[in-house]
Amino acid sequence: MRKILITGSLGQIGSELTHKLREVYGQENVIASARRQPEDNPVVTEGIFEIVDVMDYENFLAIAKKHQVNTIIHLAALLSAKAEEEPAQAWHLNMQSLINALEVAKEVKALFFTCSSIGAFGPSSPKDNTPQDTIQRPTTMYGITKLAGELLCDYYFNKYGVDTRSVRFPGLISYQTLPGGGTTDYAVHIYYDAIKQKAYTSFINKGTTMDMMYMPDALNAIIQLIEADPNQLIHRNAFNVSAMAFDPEEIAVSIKKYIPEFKISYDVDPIRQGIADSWPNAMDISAAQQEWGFKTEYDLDKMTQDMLKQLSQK
Ligand code: AKB
Repeated sequence: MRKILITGSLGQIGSELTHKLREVYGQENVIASARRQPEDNPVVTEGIFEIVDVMDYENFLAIAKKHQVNTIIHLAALLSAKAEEEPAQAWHLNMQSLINALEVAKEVKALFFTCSSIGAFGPSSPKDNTPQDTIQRPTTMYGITKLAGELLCDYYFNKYGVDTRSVRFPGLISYQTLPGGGTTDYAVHIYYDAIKQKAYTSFINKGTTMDMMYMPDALNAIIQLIEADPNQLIHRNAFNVSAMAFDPEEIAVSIKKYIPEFKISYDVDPIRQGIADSWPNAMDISAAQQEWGFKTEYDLDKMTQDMLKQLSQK
């Protein structure tokens, strides 16, 4: 049976993944962790929770040993826009926490999963149908940490036999916990503003197409990959995954099907626009499909319908 330690469990992915893993593997087998312990958060109240400082290797290792974990899901990281504001801090946090997590996985012999991103590609990567294996010269600090992270995970697999696995997530859309400091965050905010004021001002310009995915599909992908037969994996760090690719106009059209008066306008943020322009339009996901059966359920309209329903209830 898996015994899973999750870092960054209060974040956008972590808060929903913790819930899902507790359902799948049982409450007693999932140890959620973060740097702080908010008393009213279901991640803390509905199962095992530990304060873990991912920058402190000894503390991290002690918690992994205490619970005898055999799987580590490392999510703690600064996202792209925030990383551009504080590049040195982003390098420090993203890389030091990752190497600590890999060292802990090596020590306790755990399977290891972490997230890479579409940000690991750069302006010289092919923009359309971006291959699994291609030029990767990211020009953002976030992308540099993600690419270095992919290489580091491969290194721990090849040198120490740590069973490292990872995906290049696109923008993730969800209604439970807001993302913070990302470039694709507009595709979450747009739904909140559609419900609240039937209008949204986008910081990403029309015509900027990026890969996206709805959170339930992202959670399933993580579980599918950690359960995949290692003998089937030709790649490991990290698989291209995506469910759809759209620009702000296309998501607005989808919202208008359910809220006809919805209006989109633009006030482009040059920093986040520059980041988005350096990323793929749409990735080739065939390696994930072939090697571990990656599949998704939500397209743009199905996601829009669910987001609007869930947010209205909220
Ligand atoms: C971001 O926008 O920084 C993230 C990502 C695509 O990795 N959502």
